[in-house]
Amino acid sequence: MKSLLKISIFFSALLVFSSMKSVDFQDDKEVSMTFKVSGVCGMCKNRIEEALYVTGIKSATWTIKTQLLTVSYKPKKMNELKIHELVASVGHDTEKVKAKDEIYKALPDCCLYRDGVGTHDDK
Ligand SMILES: [Cu+2]
Repeated sequence: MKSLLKISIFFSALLVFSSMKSVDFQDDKEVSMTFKVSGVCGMCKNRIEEALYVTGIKSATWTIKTQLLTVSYKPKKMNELKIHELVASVGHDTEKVKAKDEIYKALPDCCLYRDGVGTHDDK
């Protein structure tokens, strides 16, 4: 019985140690995620990507056709909700955070995605 206890303590210690190690590892690692962001044109693309030019974000690419934004970031310095908030703060709705009306209304006419202008590539 005693040896069984010793073995189980050994294994639980091992488990704790290995999970701690993997958390450290994940913290340093960059993660990537993709989510939908509303927008219309190349100006929107620049606006969205520039909003994410901050510490903790390695890269951000938004595609007009798919409306998808792919972001690589360091979880130690950045988190998912913050990224959604940054995008919304320049006037673009995301899956999780809606842009404030006054910010949306200040966008150039060609970028007013809520009014059914549809997407267009202005290149
Ligand atoms: Cu636009």
